[in-house]
Amino acid sequence: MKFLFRYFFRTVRLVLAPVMILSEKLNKPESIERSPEAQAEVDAQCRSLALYQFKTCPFCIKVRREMHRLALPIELRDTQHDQARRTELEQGGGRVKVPCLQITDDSGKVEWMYESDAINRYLDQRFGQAMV
Ligand SMILES: N[C@@H](CCC(=O)N[C@@H](CS)C(=O)NCC(=O)O)C(=O)O
Repeated sequence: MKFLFRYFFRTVRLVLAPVMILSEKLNKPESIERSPEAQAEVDAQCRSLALYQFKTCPFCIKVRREMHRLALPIELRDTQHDQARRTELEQGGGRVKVPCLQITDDSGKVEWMYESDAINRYLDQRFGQAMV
């Protein structure tokens, strides 16, 4: 029975994956525009962030949309196809759950932020209006 469920959900995911990827491409929100100086500052700050995620996870799509809206070039790390990234997430954050935002502060201290709503709130507070 467990075996059947696993294959059922795997098939559903395979069928839905292209639809989700296409829908993400077609429904991208407009990106905010900043002055070149402000964007350069944002780009620099984004170098200390990384998003652990995978392509067809709906919660990851939600965060990637927000990143696009806020014009944030945050590195994406694929936990579905890259075993090293998956292990990093498990050992660093404590769970293999995505999306997870890795935040490294100036002293090198690393924070692992789970939950798409919390990540979007954090990105919006840090890079929203104040940094336009
Ligand atoms: N409430 C979470 C849900 C995230 C979630 O369920 N992610 C799935 C992939 S789509 C996952 O990583 N599941 C593995 C797990 O929960 O251990 C959010 O909004 O980020």
